[in-house]
Amino acid sequence: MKNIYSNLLKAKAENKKQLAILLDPDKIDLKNAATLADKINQTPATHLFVGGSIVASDIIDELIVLLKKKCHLPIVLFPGNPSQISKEADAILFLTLLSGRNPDYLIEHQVNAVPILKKTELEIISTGYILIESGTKTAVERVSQTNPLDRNNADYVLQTAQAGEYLGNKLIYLEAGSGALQPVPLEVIEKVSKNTTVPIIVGGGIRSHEGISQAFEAGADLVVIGTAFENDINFFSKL
Ligand code: 1GP
Repeated sequence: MKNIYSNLLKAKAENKKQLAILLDPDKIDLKNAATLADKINQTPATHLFVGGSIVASDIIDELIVLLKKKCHLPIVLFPGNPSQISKEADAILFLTLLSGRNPDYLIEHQVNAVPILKKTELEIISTGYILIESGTKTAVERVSQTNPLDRNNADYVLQTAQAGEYLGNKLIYLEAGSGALQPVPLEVIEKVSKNTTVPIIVGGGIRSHEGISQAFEAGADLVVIGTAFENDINFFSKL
């Protein structure tokens, strides 16, 4: 399966909104993977993202294999570092932390990832990752040791996103950070989506149906839900 990006482009062109569930392998017991896959099949999710800022456990391969037995959604790695690469997934968001100025997250991890990626068939999707202030210090901020962008300065977020697009990023990911107190402001989503051409992913701190719809209406092409589903496996059925 190497059509994940082209399908995202197609969905954007047809204004079909996409929804990803983010699974943090550290928070999953492999014994429950089959039940989890069944639950995921009952949600409106179109993609599964797997990863996190830090993942201590080494169950990623096994988890993906188990999920794939029951769930046929595309599995996309969302890695905090190269140790989270799994050949069992379908694609990887090859992230550059455009909001930060830490060379490790701008190029070092990416260079180190190459020999690992060469041994896989993963579809590699270059993604400009932009962390935006969210009312709390999130794991991305702590782990990357970078500052998020000012949530009230939509112009600068846009400038950053446009730089990412000029650099060839195929996706822009507007991130408030997992467990964010405030999601990415709607004005920011709107400004970026109106003034860029690539699909826009939005995640962090979205915990309600309304929050999902608002992000879509503002221009998000794909919304990511992590904590809300992690805390309540029936989150989507209650929508
Ligand atoms: C993905 O980090 C987000 O971008 C997920 O955030 O855990 O707050 O949903 P939540």
